[in-house]
Amino acid sequence: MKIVDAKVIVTCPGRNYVTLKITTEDGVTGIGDATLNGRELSVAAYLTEHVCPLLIGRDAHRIGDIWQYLYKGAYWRRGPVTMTAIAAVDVALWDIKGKVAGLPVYQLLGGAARDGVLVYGHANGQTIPELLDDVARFLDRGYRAVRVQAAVPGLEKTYGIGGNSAGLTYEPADGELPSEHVWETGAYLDFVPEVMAAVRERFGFGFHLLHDVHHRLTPIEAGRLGKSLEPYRMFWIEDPTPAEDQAAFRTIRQHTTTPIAVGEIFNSIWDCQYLIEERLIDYIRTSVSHTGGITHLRRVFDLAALHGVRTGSHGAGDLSPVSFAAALHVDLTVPNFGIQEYMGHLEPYQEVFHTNYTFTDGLFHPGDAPGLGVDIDEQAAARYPYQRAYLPVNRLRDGSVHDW
Ligand code: GCO
Ligand code: MG
Repeated sequence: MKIVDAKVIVTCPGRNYVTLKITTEDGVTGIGDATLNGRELSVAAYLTEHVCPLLIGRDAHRIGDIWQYLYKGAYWRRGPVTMTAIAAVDVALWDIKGKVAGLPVYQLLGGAARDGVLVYGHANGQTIPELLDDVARFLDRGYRAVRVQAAVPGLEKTYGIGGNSAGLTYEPADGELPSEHVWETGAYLDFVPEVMAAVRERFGFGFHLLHDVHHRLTPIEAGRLGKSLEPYRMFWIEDPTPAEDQAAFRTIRQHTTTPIAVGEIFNSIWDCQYLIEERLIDYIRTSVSHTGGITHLRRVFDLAALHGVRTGSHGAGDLSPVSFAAALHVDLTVPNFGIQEYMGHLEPYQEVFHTNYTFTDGLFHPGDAPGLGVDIDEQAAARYPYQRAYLPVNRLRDGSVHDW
């Protein structure tokens, strides 16, 4: 089944998304998410200039072979741009295979291993009372797991805080040039236990509580944070330190039983190997769209399963609905599934992406449409042209650039 067309669609319905669309000689189409937040056009160009010409004439059924051809054939391996581009091809080919077979992708991956996919939502607030109201909204909507972030007093801007009461519209990317935030570790470390105490005091322990540190602490500070949060029985703290320094996670482990989740900026199994094999983390958070697609993500998850590490895939709003659907198909099937992030997407995304996934009682299901169950409306996409946007930059009070 020959590939006759491969094209890149860049659109901004609420935020920027890059989508690869592959068409076969029989007219079957498949789509994959190629969005890399703040660096979108690099992946778009990688695909258009270097990958799409290689796809024409290839057999769309040979997913593994095409993966290896793109990975090994480029000579320059790994990296977010390359692995996001390969992921888009891979996911689009799984979509095609599902459509040809008349089966949802999760059936091709072995079928459902659970009834639905546990997700966590994003509650946030400028103040603790505002955060508590947002947590209440998530629990009312049936969420069984909630990530909480509150603005640190004294800091003008804190990661993870949106301007919207629904909690779904937190969007970090800024137009034209990046905004700059100021960060103070001391204020943060003193404040977070107070936040978790307030949440548990008001809502009890009957749901999972998560928090994203977003790479800002040193190992010993992360150990202190984890220890101070132990009474609140966190599901996890995420990205406590910048994960390039992987041996640092040993220090965190020595000081706390709070579970650790890492991986949203990883893009290959090689990035995950040490943390998983040394059992330094509890959840691996790589995403389908930044880690080489369904084919490669399953290898990461199998490696994790061997070492008692569960999955917790990244699912921020800058991963498109195509990516979210692909993640749900994988999540439904893997033995070591842990949880899936669900941040939601900004309107008018539904004009552009038509989805089939459903949410019931805290669990998502990818639906039973053949393939991924997501489609892109190209005419609608064309109404929302790309707008350059950047993630913020963080500085300490003395002006030093810090991890954002
Ligand atoms: C998360 C992430 C995001 C990232 C974003 C960057 O846990 O969802 O940390 O909020 O900041 O995906 O593009
Ligand atoms: Mg995160």
